[in-house]
Amino acid sequence: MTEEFDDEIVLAELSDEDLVAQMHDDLYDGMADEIAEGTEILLAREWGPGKVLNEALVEGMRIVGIDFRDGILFVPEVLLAANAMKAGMAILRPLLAETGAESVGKVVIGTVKGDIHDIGKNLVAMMLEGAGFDVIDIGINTDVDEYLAALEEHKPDILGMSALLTTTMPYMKVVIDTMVEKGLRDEYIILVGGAPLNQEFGDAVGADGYCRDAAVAAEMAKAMVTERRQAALA
Ligand code: B1M
Repeated sequence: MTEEFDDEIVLAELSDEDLVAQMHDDLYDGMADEIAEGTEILLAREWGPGKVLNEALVEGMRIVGIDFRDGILFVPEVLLAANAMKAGMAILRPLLAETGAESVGKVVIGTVKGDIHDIGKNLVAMMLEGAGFDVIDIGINTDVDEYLAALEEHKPDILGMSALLTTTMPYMKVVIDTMVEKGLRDEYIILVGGAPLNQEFGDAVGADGYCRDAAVAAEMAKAMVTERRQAALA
């Protein structure tokens, strides 16, 4: 994907369309500085942070994912791409979280044991913050004891779990079953998400909701917390 004359490209001189296409290439090539610069340029051109996120960054990562799947890209390259994506996300984060609203609830979120993918989880955390939630991100490779300790410590309204591997997604059931055994299940709203999941899986593991993407996660979190609070008042 690297262009022969890459170093002659001045991002600020590109049209929106060409800049976004260039950012997809830069993400693919793991060029964090260029991704940060492109993100700033689009924001300066009055693009909303959500549009920059989806059209420039998430779409770029989707392309990386296809070539990773097809054996064209390998782990080191994908790590660089992830790093570049994070450089853009770091700029967007405060903008997406800029609501000034009172906290609508608390969420503990983590990627399950055996799984180190965190971009999607981080995005969900950003969108939840943007929707007015306090988010406690307990990171990656989270085992059941760590989830339970975080629930005990933070007493959130919602537990969010992320998994990107078909081999790690069953661990969500381990966490939920343990919560059931300990009589804790009904104290929390449990939301799950990650590329290999679907509604059927969410239902099968006993989650309250499956979230296709970060925007759905934020909407569902708000609706479920409101519903639960209204039910408690009734
Ligand atoms: Co990984 N990887 N990876 N990887 N990686 C996938 C997931 C894979 C689909 C690639 C492929 O083959 N096409 C494949 C899984 C196949 C499978 O399980 N069937 C795969 C594999 C195989 C692996 C390794 C095993 C590779 C190896 O070592 N041979 C290895 C496993 C490591 C481990 O975890 N133990 C591995 C490693 C890596 C990297 C470290 C190189 C890197 C991760 C870097 C990082 O995250 N810091 C990486 C990446 C980047 C990917 C792809 C390319 C991109 C994932 C991503 O960030 N997507 C991915 C391919 C793909 O998914 N297309 C792939 C962008 C992100 C915005 O989307 O994460 O889906 P996503 O999140 C969305 C929704 O799913 C949802 O909202 C998010 C935002 O809209 N969501 C939630 C996610 N979590 C949620 C939680 C919620 C709610 C919604 O809670 C309420």
